[in-house]
Amino acid sequence: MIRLRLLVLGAGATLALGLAACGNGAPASSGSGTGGGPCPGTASASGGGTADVTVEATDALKFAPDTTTAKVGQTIEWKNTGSVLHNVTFQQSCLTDGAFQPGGTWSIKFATAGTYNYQCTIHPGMTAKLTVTS
Ligand SMILES: [Cu+2]
Repeated sequence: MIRLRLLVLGAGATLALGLAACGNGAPASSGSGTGGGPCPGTASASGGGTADVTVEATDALKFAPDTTTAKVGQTIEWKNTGSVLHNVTFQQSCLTDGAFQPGGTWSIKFATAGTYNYQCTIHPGMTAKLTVTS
């Protein structure tokens, strides 16, 4: 419960940051395509490797934490720890997991540094930010 309260506080701060960061643009990569990848600047990380960074999607309809930092090449894993369906949809690219069930996970690696805002399109206001550094 203490953790929940902290998350709510964090959400306010992230909202302000998110607005300020809006318009920073999409990943600048183009042409380095590995062909068949889901999006420029990203690579899927299937195969059950160890996650370097984990973000939970919860029944509070929040991503926890809602601000995450990872390095290029690290595996970021989203885990649905609640009992309802969520998805992870990035606003600045074509990247989305579609939907993941309670108990499900979805992982991705980023090849390009940047700030990536994302949301769960099922739950308005369920937004978060991922910062990838080189
Ligand atoms: Cu959701």
